[in-house]
Amino acid sequence: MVDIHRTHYSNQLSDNLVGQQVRVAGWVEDIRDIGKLAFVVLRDVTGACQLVVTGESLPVAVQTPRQSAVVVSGTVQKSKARDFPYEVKVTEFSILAKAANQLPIDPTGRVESASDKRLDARALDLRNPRVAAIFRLRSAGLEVIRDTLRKENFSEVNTPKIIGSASEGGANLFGFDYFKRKAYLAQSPQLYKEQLTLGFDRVFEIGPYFRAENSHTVRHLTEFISVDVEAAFTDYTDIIDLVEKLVGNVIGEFRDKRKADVELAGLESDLSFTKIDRLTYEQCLDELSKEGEKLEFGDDLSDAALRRLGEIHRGFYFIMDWPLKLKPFYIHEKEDDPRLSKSFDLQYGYLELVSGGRRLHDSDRLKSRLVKQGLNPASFSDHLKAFDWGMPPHSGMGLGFDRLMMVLTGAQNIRDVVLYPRDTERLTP
Ligand code: AMO
Repeated sequence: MVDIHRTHYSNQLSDNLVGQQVRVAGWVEDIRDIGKLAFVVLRDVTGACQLVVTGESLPVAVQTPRQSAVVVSGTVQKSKARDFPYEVKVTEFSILAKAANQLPIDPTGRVESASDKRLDARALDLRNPRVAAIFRLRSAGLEVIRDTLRKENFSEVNTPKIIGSASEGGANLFGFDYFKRKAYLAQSPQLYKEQLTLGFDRVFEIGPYFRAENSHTVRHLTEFISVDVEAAFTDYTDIIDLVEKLVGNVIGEFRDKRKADVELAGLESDLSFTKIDRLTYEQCLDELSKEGEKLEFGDDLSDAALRRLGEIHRGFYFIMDWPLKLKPFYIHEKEDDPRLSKSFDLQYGYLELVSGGRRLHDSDRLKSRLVKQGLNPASFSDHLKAFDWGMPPHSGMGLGFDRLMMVLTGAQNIRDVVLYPRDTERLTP
């Protein structure tokens, strides 16, 4: 029986191992058959190494379809090859799983494949080192966010994704039959995370949310990952500080500790980080007006307006103090100017990455806002009752993690940083 365990990954071959037996495992990327011997490039998750195959193993090795899974024993020696400092002189070559001769894409990336074809074969696409680097960065980004929030005394929670009524209001809910009733997929954990500040003070959730948006853009998916945060006894500026810290820490990690993956990803990402500008909505109107883009107080900032602002403010910037009427029912007004709200968005150029704010914590005011926004307080009764249990003043935010990854890897399309994207057309794989 073949031993399927490796002793070393390809990036662990070193001077110390020269002359020693090792077992390496991975996928055959390339075979160069030069008669009495063959050079095989074996790729594993850490990189690639060269195998030198002669003798009994030679006929098996040269017949192996590329991308087959193999495990190989042999002796480590120094290599004269340009790309490999060491190689393994093979004594035993075992094919564990043969790949098909015709693969849907070339995972080495030498032959470019169309984006749709790559998404159709995503698991195979991940053998492309450039693609793997993007998803390793994604995993590292999540780790940094979790670490940062834990250090700030946030507890990670999980709230339901199957819900009985809309959490945010609005029409972009996916509904489905649920044992003779109607249920919906959660658009956001908004109401749950607010309620949880009652007992847990500071909570965060990283999870998938669903929006039935018929958008065909490079920044919208129907299922996306959000980092949601909610904290008792905080105001919205505390959350703005927290967002700045989260983004700064992820950038710091990428720049200082993940350089190899950033370079491998080969994308033009912006990892320069300074303090993030904090503009108000009204300042934005002034700036836009100087650029000839006339907007009235209360107008939403259109895509075109945001693109214009993005040209003035390259990189990250906050837009604070939006008109109250543009924000959801749970957002608190500014005490000194009730036309305005204690709200903010984090932008990167035209792209909105985060929105958040201070919430109403008084049940009567919340009910009257629901009515003002055309929503029925009775459909929020389960939520509203928690406001009679000593609801603390609280603030929070939702960060579109896929969009943050787009910015930090320099990807032009959200689908490049999501393993199995879901949009209006794509439901598989
Ligand atoms: P909002 O609806 O602005 O706020 O969503 C928060 C962030 O989630 C990201 N996002 C999306 N990403 C990809 N595809 C989509 N279709 C999509 N929709 C949203 C964006 C956005 O900034 N409850 C509030 C947050 C809060 O106040 O705590 C909310 O859901 O980056």
